[in-house]
Amino acid sequence: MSDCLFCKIRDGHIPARVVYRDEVCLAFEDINPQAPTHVLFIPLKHIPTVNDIALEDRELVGHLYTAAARLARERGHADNGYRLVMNTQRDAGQTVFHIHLHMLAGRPLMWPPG
Ligand code: DGP
Repeated sequence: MSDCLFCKIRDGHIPARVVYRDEVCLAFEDINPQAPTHVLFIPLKHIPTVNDIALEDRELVGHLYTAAARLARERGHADNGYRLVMNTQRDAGQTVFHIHLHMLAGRPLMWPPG
């Protein structure tokens, strides 16, 4: 079995509150939410970091964004706004090495982040 936490969630070996799934991506609630809405969008394909995104993955990455925008509309965040962020490597605070797009919404978000 893969050692990757998000591959285990993808495969149903670790439970998560899944909010969306299709043939390319999976979205689930973050276990430690930093905003009223904090959802993680992951590709089903295991890609460790943004550094590992290949040209052939361009559509897949765009897919994560369109899925996130749809959920933002469904949850009523489209007008007030939301943040989509993909932390990359240590200095950005990446802790799970399977790329994931954070969607944060439901409160005013500070900029720049810490
Ligand atoms: P990052 O720091 O960008 O690598 O974000 C990893 C996120 O993953 C972090 O916000 C917490 C979340 N997370 C870690 N372990 C689990 C888990 O077992 N389940 C869920 N749902 N989220 C997790």
